[in-house]
Amino acid sequence: MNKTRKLISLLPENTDCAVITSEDNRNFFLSFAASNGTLIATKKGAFFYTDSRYITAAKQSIKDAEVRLQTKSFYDTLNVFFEEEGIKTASFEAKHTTIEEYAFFKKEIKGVEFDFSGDIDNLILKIRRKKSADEIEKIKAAQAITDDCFSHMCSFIKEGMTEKEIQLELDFYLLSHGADALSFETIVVSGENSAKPHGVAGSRQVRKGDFITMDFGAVVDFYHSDMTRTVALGFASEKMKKVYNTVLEAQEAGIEAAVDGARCSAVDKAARDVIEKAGFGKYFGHALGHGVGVEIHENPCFAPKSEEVFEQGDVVTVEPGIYIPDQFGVRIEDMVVNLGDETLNLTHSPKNLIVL
Ligand SMILES: [Mn+2]
Repeated sequence: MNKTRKLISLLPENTDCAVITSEDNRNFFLSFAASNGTLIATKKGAFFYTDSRYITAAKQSIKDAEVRLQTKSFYDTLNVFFEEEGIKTASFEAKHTTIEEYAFFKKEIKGVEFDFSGDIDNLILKIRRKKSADEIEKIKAAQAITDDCFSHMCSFIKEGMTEKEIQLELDFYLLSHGADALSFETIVVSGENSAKPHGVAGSRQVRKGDFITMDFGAVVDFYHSDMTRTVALGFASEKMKKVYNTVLEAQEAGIEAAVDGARCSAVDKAARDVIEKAGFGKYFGHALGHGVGVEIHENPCFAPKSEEVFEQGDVVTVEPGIYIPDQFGVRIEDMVVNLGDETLNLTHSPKNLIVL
């Protein structure tokens, strides 16, 4: 069943349609890149309105919705549609509606009961969470570029380069080897900066005895990859080795615990316990992992307070880290997919400590 059909089949009883305007959800349902467009799913079918800038491309590529040219304002388009289709109640994406837009809806839309409960958002997140074989293939393709990029970077990085230079080469590699976009702003942090989990690449030059952490990913057909590796330049001190091997052991324990039906909090704990036992617990402040799909962060999460269960079709990262302020940090991140009978690691880059 295609994705819009699936949404229609799961539309709650108490609503006549779902109005979808967010880019992430449009990308998910239509695989169509546009800054403008409205997908409306009714019990009769799916309709996509977009303006003259996108109409030709939309008609060529969209198969799962009837494509219509939007000639009036957004609100007038909805008013006409609701009247023609006899829509009495309409559900909107609460998570993607600003208070200003909400006020406009109330003022401009006539004769329809609104649903801004967030139920539609949650339903869509649930549909998005369970990845199909086709979606997993796209994530694999994105990760393959990411893995190739890492091996390229291992031969590219030299003493004296700035974090920014390394970041630019990394981004250029991804974008010139099939990535439609970067998953997020690439993180390259070195030396004492590597103790900042989401530090920003800057003018610091890498030198011998540094850890260099790279966190990056590619987007292919709207699906993201996400990976982190920390490498050493020149040499690694005994303390650096100890921290690195603790993170690696934690990461492997997390992956081993990520079996179908496991509590997501238990997967987090399996990794966190290793770090705590080694005495570095206070240096691991974030969750173990997050879901990945058309958004870089989606459900479920491997986190201490998660109440979710790891289910078939989930694609989640496993990324423990230890960050010692003013000294250095290490993070190792892979993406795994729950296939039911097995959990497959989609990341193929080596994880042993690499000294460049
Ligand atoms: Mn991540």
